[in-house]
Amino acid sequence: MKDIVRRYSQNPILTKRDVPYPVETVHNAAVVRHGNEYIMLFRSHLRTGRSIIGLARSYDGFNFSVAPQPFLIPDRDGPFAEYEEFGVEDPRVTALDGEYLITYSAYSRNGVRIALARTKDFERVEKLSLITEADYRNVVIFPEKINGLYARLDRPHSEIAPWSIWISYSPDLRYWGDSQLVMRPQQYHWDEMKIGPGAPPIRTEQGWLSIYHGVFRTMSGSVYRLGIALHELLNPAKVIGVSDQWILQPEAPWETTGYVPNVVFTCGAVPEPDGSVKIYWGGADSVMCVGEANIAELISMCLHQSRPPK
Ligand code: BMA
Repeated sequence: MKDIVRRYSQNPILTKRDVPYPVETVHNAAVVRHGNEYIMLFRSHLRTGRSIIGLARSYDGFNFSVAPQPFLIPDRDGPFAEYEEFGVEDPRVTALDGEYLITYSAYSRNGVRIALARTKDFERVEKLSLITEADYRNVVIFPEKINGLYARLDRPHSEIAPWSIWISYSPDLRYWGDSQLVMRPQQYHWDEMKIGPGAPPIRTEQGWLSIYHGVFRTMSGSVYRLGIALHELLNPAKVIGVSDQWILQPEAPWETTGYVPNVVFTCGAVPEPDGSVKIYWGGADSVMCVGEANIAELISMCLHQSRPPK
């Protein structure tokens, strides 16, 4: 069968050997267009096991060079310090109203929360607010306000229900509410254990295209794959269709083997004017990879090969 996501022939595109400061991994990166560049914000483990976020730049979306210093590290004092003590992870970036909104996981002895930062130029970055309590991960902000409100997909943890994708809205990016569950894992399916938002949603004429991750538990650990869903433009709480099939699973050696084996995990995708989309993913929590897909084909999978979202 033909691949839905065509892997770049020179994957992995970024590894720890490309980073000029000491790190053990390069993975789970956000990527966004900024002027004529692609900016990548990537997560790296330090030897402590805690993570920081670095920055890399590219003119073609494939060849990246890493900035000499990390971009975002845990604060040592101020309101964020108490919640970032164990590291900052898995950034997502959304361009909105002339600035870039960055969400990331803030780990501490209090659990995992999501923090929001912003930048205009990827030179200076301002941490704005912690926008969830514990325990949440995978918050992606839509690139437009919807009915006058900011909107996000997120993934709370639960001991009662399988970990699912929710939506929340905000008038000011600080206070979030009107939360609803939009999609849950499907039993005896490739994403049956848990799902979470991956890349920030992409606007298409047919709806918001969301690339998410789904996890399947096996006798030798969990397998992380990528799937797709299409949400209504004016009411993204409504899922028009979820593809019954995944679009990417761990197959390359650096996806099946590494720090955490059998993981492809996305935090960013860049739609291109020719109708393609570059999807970026961390391989085995160790390296960064990229591949290309056709947006119309992804939408068609959501519409014509769908399973119920809940
Ligand atoms: C998830 C997150 C991701 C990671 C994945 C696989 O729960 O921690 O950052 O890539 O597990 O280890």
